[in-house]
Amino acid sequence: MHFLILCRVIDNLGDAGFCTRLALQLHKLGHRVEVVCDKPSVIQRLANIENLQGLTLVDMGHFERSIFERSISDEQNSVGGPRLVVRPNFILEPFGTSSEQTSTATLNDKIKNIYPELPWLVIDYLSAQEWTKSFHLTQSTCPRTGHVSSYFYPGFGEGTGGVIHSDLRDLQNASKTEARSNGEFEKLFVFSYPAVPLQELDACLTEGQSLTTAGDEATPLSAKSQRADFCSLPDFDDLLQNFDFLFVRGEDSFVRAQLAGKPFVWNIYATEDGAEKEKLLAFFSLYRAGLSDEAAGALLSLWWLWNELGEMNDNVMADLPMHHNNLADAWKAVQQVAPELQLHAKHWKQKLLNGPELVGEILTWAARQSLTNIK
Ligand code: TRH
Repeated sequence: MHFLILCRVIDNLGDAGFCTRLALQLHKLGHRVEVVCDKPSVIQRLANIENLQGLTLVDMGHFERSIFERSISDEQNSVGGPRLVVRPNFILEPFGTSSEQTSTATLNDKIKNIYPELPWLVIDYLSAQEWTKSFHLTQSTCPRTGHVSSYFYPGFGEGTGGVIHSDLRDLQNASKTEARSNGEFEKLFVFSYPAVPLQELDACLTEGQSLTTAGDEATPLSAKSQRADFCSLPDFDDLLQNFDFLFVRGEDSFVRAQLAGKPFVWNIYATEDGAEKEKLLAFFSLYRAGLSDEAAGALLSLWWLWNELGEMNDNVMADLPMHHNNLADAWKAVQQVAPELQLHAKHWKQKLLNGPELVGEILTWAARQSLTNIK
């Protein structure tokens, strides 16, 4: 099959990270993939040249111009209509929306007008919110073009599009830290947004504990932390394996921390509509299943404080003891339940591996489109 991925970089690395991961895996499974990106340099940074092999990375501006130029010359020659330089079987649009407010709306509409029948999949952000299940794989007609798109909701468990996990390498030295993980968190890894209370975490470090921050300029540094080198996307899992406890962020590193099978804190991406609290709690209520109240309360307190979500009132998760209202206490409480959290992280990883796999789900969708078109 031949896919064209429309990759719009909203900010940071995650949009490009997801698109690159998806593209690499589709390519590995034998499909042809073009990635059209508005900031190709972000993808080039994430995937080194060797790993880009086989993928065609196209600058979105250039791509848009080439359609337009074609359209003019076609008019002049009055032969046929405008057409795409490449003719994929499917368009995948991660983090897209049908809104005309987005920077890619003109390009989207142009393609939809030229190819009204081209199967198009809008892939939404990852969410554990229950409502996403009722929208997964539904269709909607674009009011401007009449083109019908399908909507895909990544998520956790049945009824969702799942997460990408088929690309998880069978790490030879799986969990380098496992052998000595005697229920202690010695090596901490931080890949977070600038606002997190990193200095407070720094102050909690005891002798024998180390803190490494990710090799991304936006991740803050602290007095005691050291900086990791920026690694390519396919090596990111290996990097995570070097640590006992992971502070991750956004979407892709959040998922890879779960697939690393390690205890973690999620620094959620704050959105303008302030939906992050609800999204964080929706995920946590799934993740906590099987944890003791003590462990769940300690972990959620730490997540809450790391994200600076404000007052923890009794309504946050009414049944949990969340009495740790400063980072030092929450971190101490988390360390006290370290063995439980470590075991739980392994079980959760297995749960994800047993659940829907995003690339496979997309291929199933694509195969269904082909069948429908043949009929
Ligand atoms: O970078 P992020 O914050 O990304 C996103 C975007 O901001 C996006 O707009 C928003 O919608 C989303 O978060 C929720 O965090 P994320 O998703 O974890 O992406 C980081 C990517 O960078 C991930 O694919 C892993 C990769 N990476 C490496 O490949 N090597 C590295 O050394 C590091 C530090 C990261």
